[in-house]
Amino acid sequence: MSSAAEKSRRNSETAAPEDAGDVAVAAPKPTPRRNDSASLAKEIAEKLTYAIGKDPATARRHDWLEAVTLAVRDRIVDHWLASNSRNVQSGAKRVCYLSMEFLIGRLLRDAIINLGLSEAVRDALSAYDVDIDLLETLEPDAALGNGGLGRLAACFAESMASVGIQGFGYGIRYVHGFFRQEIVGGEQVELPENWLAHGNPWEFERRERSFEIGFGGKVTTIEEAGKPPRQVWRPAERILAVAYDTPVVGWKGTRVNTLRLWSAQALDPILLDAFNSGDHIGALLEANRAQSITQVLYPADSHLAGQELRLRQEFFFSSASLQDIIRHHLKRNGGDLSTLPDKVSIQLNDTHPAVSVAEMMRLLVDVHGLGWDESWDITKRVFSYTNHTLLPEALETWPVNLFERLLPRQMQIIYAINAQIIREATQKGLDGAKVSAISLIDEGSGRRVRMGSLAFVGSHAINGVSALHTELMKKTVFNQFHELYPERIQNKTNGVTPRRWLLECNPGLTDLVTEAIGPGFKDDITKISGIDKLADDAGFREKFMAVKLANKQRLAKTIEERLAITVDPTAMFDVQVKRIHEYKRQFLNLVETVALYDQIRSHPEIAWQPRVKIFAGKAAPSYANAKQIIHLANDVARVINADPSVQNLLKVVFLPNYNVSLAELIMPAADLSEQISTAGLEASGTGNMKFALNGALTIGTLDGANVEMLEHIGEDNIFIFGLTAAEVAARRAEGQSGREIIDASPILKGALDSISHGVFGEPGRYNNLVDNLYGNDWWMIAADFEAYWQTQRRLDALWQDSDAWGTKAVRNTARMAWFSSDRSIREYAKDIWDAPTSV
Ligand code: 26W
Repeated sequence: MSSAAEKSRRNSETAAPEDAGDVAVAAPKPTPRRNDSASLAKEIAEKLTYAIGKDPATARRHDWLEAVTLAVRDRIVDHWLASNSRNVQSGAKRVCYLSMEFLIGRLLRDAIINLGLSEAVRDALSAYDVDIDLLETLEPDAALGNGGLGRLAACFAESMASVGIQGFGYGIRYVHGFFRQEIVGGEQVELPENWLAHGNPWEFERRERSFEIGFGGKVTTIEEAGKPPRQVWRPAERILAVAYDTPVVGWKGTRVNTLRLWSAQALDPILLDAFNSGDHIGALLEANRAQSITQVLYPADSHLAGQELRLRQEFFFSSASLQDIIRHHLKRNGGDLSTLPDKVSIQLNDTHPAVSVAEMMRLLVDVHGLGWDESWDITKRVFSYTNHTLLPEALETWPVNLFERLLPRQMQIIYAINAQIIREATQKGLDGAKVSAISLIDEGSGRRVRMGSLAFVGSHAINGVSALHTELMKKTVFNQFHELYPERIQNKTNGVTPRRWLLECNPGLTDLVTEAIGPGFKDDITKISGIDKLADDAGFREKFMAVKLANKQRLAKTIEERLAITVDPTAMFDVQVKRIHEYKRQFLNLVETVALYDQIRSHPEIAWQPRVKIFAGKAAPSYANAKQIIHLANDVARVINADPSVQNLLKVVFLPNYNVSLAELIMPAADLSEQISTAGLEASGTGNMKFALNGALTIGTLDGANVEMLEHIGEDNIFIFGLTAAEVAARRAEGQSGREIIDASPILKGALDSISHGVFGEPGRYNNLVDNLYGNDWWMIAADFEAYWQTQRRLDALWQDSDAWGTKAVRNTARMAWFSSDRSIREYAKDIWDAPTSV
């Protein structure tokens, strides 16, 4: 064919093949990318040249990172498109995970490992003398979450892709994720985080996937002859939600799912009338106001601040996601919404997307014209809700008047649902006090909408995240609802993805386990139990502890570089890393540290074991006591690290800016994992699982998933202490103070005295923290101190026997497979979503 004819065919979409000339030319198709190192090397250079416009000779490290990312991304796209067309063909149920947070961290290493490209990429880059390990550390962390709940969403997204579920993550594309923490003069300083500053190669903007989101305005009733009256919401303000898609690569790339994050845009980027009449700033105001919705992540995970902007965020991403889900369903299912529950499950990650229940009803009834009863049935069958906290101050409630002003139609719907629920309850014989307990409106402290109750009544399944937490949910927050609907609450114990939290973060251990039992555990983590019998094998144990030592050396190097503190990698690394909160009791750990410091100095005859106490974590900017705890940790570290009398026995480190990447460095390097929350308050914990999987022993309370870890790991291999949840509740009810306990314990009293008398900073600086112990000891720090202290001393004794320690460490890794998020996700799929795996 002549090149002119070819050109004409390419340019003419409608031309029939015979018009193009005598030979038909098939439309060119891209060739799927190859995974050998030579192909990769060539493509990386091509990306560098043609996508980035750089010469390999002059390219900077960031350019190489981008080139590698783009080359790897091409391979992901191949799998992604294949997964998407399989989705269309199979028509299998889609699971939509609505979460205000996805704490995904870096993606390059995750993609490379899951696609099995580690060797090929390393070899490809060696041709250019570029080190992939170094490049990977240049990628910014996507910190679109606060802590446990956000990281769980990220682990679940990866597991859904790995076990073969058609999963969709829906969330918010925050321009500024979780703040960057610096420590200045021992105190936390929050700095803005700017992860998108250099662009984001992982995301694909989908301008065509955009939906209008309304706020405010009025609801009008439309009456038409012969038809029931209809409600129409006319919002005063309308903005656009634009989709940004990020591929989620499952193990071996067999399935690539989508994480769809919404960004807020103005319908009109600039008001030209205002601009032309000279109001240049006013012309942009609307755009700024719209965009502000997705500017920042709220940095609090324990107190509801209750700002209007947060409610706007919640509604914005809920409504956009539901509109997208409905659009897709109508397109693929012949316009029939009655089959929605057969084709879609929507999981609400805590109450943050709970307004979805009301918005779904609005869309079904007002927009798509379904009847109320049918809509309510569809809604309940589609939704399910996970609760992640019982802390009363963290439970979301919104003032009725704010709700009404911002979302007038949704408020009407909530009233209607409430009336229906209360009717049902009274029919079942519930009386006054019990009825007000299940009301969606809290009449107590100003009228407020209870989002947990809304999520509960709009869902067919409600789950807690550990066995203990689920039982407490039934007894406390949802007690009345549980009586009314006894089959709705179930447990789904959390898990963590073994890809990121073992294969990626701990290559040394991964290689050792592969050498010992073969690579099968990578496909099926339960096979890691194969190393259990090797716990008694001295040769294996030695190798296991050598891997641990290497990981500790790596962390020691980071500590030296970032803080100029020298730590001995052969000392016990005793680690507590997580959000800073009073209930997590970093303060208990610090009091023990100070007590230990005193005891080491006054009892040189005792065989103290060298320890490095490592802390990291962020405090909510408005949480004064949590910030005090950070200050104290840094004060204690400064004093102890400068004291020559304890140099070889005790060091204290506070690593700033804890995030997913730092966790990946810390988890494999820990000997001891601190999971010491006041019993009954930690819903599950997931850091506890990451540590144990990497061979750390746990010192912990009978709280959250620790209880189940004890069952799986065995009581000889975990160190449990302290009051139980029931004992905590009883002590709190009695209102006992800590004074008597403190007065009876010279070790505890001595430590508290040094803290309040100014050994670690100005006298009085920590009065607030210390006084609480003498008062009602709300967090049971005085009450649990003695048991904690004694358990730590048992650990000192064990540390001296390195064989015994090593045996327990191996058993921890061998017995943690059940805590894989693959197991959690399979349970959700079977018991809640009724969704097939392996599609
Ligand atoms: C309204 C402010 C706010 C924001 C976030 C309140 C509460 C939250 C989250 C529910 C807090 C959170 O991350 N909870 C943690 O969830 C993890 C995953 O289930 C659990 O492992 C942790 O125990 C729980 O604290």
